[in-house]
Amino acid sequence: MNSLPLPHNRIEVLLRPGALREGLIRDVASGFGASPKRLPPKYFYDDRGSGLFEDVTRLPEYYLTRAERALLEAHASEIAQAADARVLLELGSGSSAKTRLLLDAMAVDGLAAYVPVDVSEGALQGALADLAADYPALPTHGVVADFEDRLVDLPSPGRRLFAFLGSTIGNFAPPERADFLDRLADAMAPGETLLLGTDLVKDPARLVRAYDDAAGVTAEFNLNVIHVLNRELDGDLDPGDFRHRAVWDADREWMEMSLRALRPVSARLQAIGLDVEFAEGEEVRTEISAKFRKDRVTTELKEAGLELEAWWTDGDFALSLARRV
Ligand code: AVJ
Repeated sequence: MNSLPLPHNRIEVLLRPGALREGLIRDVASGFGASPKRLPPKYFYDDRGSGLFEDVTRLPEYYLTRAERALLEAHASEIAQAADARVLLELGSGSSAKTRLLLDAMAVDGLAAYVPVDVSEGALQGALADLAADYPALPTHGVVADFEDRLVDLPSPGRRLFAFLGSTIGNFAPPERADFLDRLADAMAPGETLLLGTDLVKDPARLVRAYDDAAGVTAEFNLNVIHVLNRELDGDLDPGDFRHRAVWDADREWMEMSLRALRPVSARLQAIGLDVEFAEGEEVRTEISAKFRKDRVTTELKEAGLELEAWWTDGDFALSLARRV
């Protein structure tokens, strides 16, 4: 493997200045122009939204994070052994909360680097500072990037285990998911592996509770996108005009979150000169969260050139390990 001399710890920015804002403007203009209205889920995650998501992961109804953590705890050494990698590259690393389980299991064979990739430089800095305290000898190479578009440019200081956890892949609709997996597989060298976390199809009542919790934290998280739009685009939307909705789509096997207008809404996003109108009862879809079955995961990975080698599940959530062929 061709490895460049890396400074021990660094953060590299692969994000063009202004790219995030341009993307937001494009997504808002096209999403509010569409019928039905829609917004991509990535705009939930400003500092407040990231905090609310952390709160979601601790809710009694939101089993996903605990289930994935338990699977990682139970199987980290098998994963590390099968992956046989010298680099852990984590897509959408956020707070790197589950990373230590994998690092500890991999460290036995000597790790070349931890490469977290996240769109938030603040999150990367925080996560890497925390990690440095516990793993002073571990080289880290943080990458600030939108992993939706810069996969081939990711560093490769040794054979990599790619981790894409949390069922984040569920936010893609099937065509985007296929495109993402194709580009991810293209960025991987033969023999490199992907550890993928996917939430599974289950009793719809449990799914709805997980996305519409009794304490209303998910509702706040969903409504946070209104605050983000107001701040980023100088808007005057009133979060009090909207209600959180979470619905199971049985045909497409995904949870759908939306905001429903409680009354007619007439607002303006001043920064882009966009008038936004909602009829009473009209919704904007803010997220899909696809739920999987083993067959579908196997097939979709295979279509991208990734061979499923292992599947660990508790019945609710699954981790799969697939190798680039
Ligand atoms: C972070 C995308 C995996 O879909 O379950 C949590 C986000 N949305 N509650 C998910 C989320 C509502 C979460 N992901």
